[in-house]
Amino acid sequence: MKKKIISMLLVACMGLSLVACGGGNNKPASNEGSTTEEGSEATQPSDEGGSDESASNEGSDEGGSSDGVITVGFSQVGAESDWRTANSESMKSTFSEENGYKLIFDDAQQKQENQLTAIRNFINQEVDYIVLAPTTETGWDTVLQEAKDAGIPVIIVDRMVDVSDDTLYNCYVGGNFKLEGQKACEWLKAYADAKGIKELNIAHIQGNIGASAQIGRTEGLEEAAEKYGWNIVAQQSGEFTQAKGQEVMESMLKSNDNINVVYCENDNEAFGAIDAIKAAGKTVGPDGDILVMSFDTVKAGIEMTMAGDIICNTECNPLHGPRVEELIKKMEAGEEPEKIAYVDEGIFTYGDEVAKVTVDGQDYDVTKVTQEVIDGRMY
Ligand code: GYE
Repeated sequence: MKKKIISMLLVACMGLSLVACGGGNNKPASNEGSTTEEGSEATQPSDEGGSDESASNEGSDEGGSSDGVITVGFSQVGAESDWRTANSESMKSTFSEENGYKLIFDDAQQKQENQLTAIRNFINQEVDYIVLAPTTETGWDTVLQEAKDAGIPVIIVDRMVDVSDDTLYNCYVGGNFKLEGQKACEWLKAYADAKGIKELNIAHIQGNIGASAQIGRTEGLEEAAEKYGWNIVAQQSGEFTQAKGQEVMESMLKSNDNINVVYCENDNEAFGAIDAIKAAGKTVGPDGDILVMSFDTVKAGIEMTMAGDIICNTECNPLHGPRVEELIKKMEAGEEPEKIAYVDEGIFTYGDEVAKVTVDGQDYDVTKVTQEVIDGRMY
């Protein structure tokens, strides 16, 4: 609420060239450290909600930020994977009433149109910040322009948006998906060389088409396949879910009998693919018929990596709540956060044949999964 007024004032000031008005859309620093203040009623986060859910969550937001409570509207992709569950949990526990926030959580059930409705609801509710984890990269220009016109800062989290004007969002924090794909493929190249595997026939189970996590991981594989002469024998979306991963793997196995690698774009797809491989009477693992690769390293995923069912698992860290909070705190203090911040992520493997990989001249350590690694995993 306050932000809107301030940014409207700012626009007016800029128009009149009033020098005295410099300083950006600062809010009073007194909002900082408001974590113990009592806020307006916390919204009960709801997982069921379509976009209408957030409308019914509309609070009075009495006094806006002056009561120390920061209202955050978070448009979440859905609940398709373990990664997503951990991500939602991180956001909810960070933007809690005790921490001085009112969170309006909207689960878009994997539909961009639900996200567009949610964002418009957030604008109507005059939230202090809009946080968006976008289903797909494109299609955001209009709604983000509406948010900008309303003077509400927008933080993009997890996946990226592809917009014509990058002032339509304030900042982004999330994974570098192309780099994840490149790291995974450099590992595969080194592992295949170390093991003397001459021919790679890869089944490629993609994420939701058009999501940054799919685009980057797919680019990483396609470029490596081209460079190293690998065969991608089948390619289809598993929609980041276990059920679809299983279904897609089943059909890929029926039409290809030479698959020796499966490149799954997340852990849940890998869980489904492994079930399908075993049901087809084939084996996974270092000495099996098929090597399963994955991304995310959620707890169950990393456990399967220690067992060798997943041979290489490239990390994608979902604990974005505190990262988004840091960005909000910066903006609250009148600072401009870094436009794009990528999270550092590791590579976790069954064995220790490959100690490090190099991408664009940069070395990345590879970690062999041990019980200690599993015990330290927070998601
Ligand atoms: O890898 C997958 C989830 O966008 C990074 O989305 C995220 C991806 C993650 O469904 O498990």
